[in-house]
Amino acid sequence: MKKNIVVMIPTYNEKDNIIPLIEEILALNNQYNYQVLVVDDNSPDGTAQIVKTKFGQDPRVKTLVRLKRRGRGAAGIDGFKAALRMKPDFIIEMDADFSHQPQEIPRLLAQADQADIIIGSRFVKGGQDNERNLIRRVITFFVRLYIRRSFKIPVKDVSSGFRCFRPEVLEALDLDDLISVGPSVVLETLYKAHLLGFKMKEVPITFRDRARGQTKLNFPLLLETFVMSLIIKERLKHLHSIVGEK
Ligand SMILES: Nc1nc2c(ncn2[C@@H]2O[C@H](COP(=O)(O)OP(=O)(O)O)[C@@H](O)[C@H]2O)c(=O)[nH]1
Ligand SMILES: [Mg+2]
Repeated sequence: MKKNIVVMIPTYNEKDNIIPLIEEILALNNQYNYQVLVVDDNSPDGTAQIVKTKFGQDPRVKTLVRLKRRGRGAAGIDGFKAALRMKPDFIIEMDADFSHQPQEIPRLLAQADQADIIIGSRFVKGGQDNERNLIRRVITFFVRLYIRRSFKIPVKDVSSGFRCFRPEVLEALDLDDLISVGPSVVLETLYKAHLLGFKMKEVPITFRDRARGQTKLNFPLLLETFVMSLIIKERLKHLHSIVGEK
C-alpha cells in the first residue's frame, strides 16, 4: 500500500509560485500518494482562487482559506489540524516560494521512519543556503546562534520550515495550546516536540532564493518572533523540568 503524504503549504500572495509548485509536487515519483493542502490567508493577489480554479476538481489538492488572524504561525497550526483530518502517514510542511524544492521531498520521506521529525537542513554536510540576499543570511546566522544557545535543541537548522512530521507528533503537540501567530511557530513546534522527547533527524537540502513574489518577513515581524521566543521558553518551562528529570 502506498503511503499517504499531505504537503501543507502556507501561502500569502504567492500567485506566481503556487501553481507550478503544486504541479511539481503532484508530478513526483509515484511511490507515495501526494495530497497538497494550501493554507491561504485570503491573499489579496487571489492565490486561493487561482488554486481553486486550476485544481478545484482534483481531489489531491485542497485549499483552506482563513479569514481571521492572519499569520504564518496561525495558518500553519490550522493547516496541521486540517492535515491530520486527512489521515496521512506523514505530513510535510514547506514554503510556497520554491526556497524548498519539491524534488527534495522524497529525500525527506526516505528517512521518515528513522525519526519523529525529519528536517530539511541547510547546515548539515551536503546542505546549501543559496539565499542571495546578504542581510537575510546574516539574520539567519544570528537567529540560529541565539536559538541554539538558548533552546539547546539538538538540530543545526532550527529555523527550517521544510519538515516532515509523523502525525503522532502533531497530535502530541496539542495544536490548540500553541500560541504563535507568526513565524515563531517553527521554533515553538520544534522546541515543544524536543521537550516531549521526540527524535529529530536532519537531511541536507539546497535552499534556493525565493523565485517570485516577495518575502513577508520584515523588522517588526522579526522583533515579534524574538519576543515570542522568550514567551514560548517561559511557557514550556514545566516540560523542560520533565525532560531534565529523565
Ligand atoms: N497563510 C499565510 N502564509 C504566510 C504568511 N506569511 C508568510 N506566509 C507563507 O509562509 C512561507 C514563508 O514566507 P516567506 O515570506 O517566504 O518568509 P521567508 O522565507 O522567511 O522570507 C511562504 O509560503 C509564505 O507565503 C501569512 O501571514 N499567512
Ligand atoms: Mg521564503
